[in-house]
Amino acid sequence: MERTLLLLKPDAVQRGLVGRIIDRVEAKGLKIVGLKMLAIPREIAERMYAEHEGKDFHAPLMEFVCSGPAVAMVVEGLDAIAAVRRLLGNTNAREAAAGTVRGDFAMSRRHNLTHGSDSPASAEREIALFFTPEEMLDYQPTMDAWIYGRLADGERT
Ligand code: IDP
Ligand code: MG
Repeated sequence: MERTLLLLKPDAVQRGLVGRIIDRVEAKGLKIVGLKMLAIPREIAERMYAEHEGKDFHAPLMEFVCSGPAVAMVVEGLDAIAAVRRLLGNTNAREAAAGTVRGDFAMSRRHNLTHGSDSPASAEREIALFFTPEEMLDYQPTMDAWIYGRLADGERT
């Protein structure tokens, strides 16, 4: 199982889309193991987007993600990092496929509602910026066997 950070940016909160986005995560069969609402501190935003420092969109991006309440989640599942990124869609929401969160609900390259970790290393680093180990819960959804199937040897696929 993999864990990934999923962030609902301030535009998702302001536009009242938090529930609809979380609904897609749950309906997909992904498991939410951590969830909180917060105003992202500038320092956390800078560390989260360190890879984009120096780019022309960095300063407005910082201002945007720190502009109001956001929702941070840790989402768990098989190949959860890639699965969440596919649910979110292309960075430029205008080009994102219909059926994705950005494709269905957004029209901007910056105001694209969400952030999802892009690799196991980013996921580990980003989760630690927002959650302590105690804030993430271990539990076994009873429907997991129906989401993944379960063979006699316990393999999931
Ligand atoms: P991602 O969120 O799909 O991983 P990144 O390239 O990592 O996309 O960019 C981080 C965030 O910076 C994007 O989600 C978006 O909010 C913003 N961003 C990326 N590229 C641009 C751009 O060209 N113009 C304005 N904002 C951008
Ligand atoms: Mg990124």
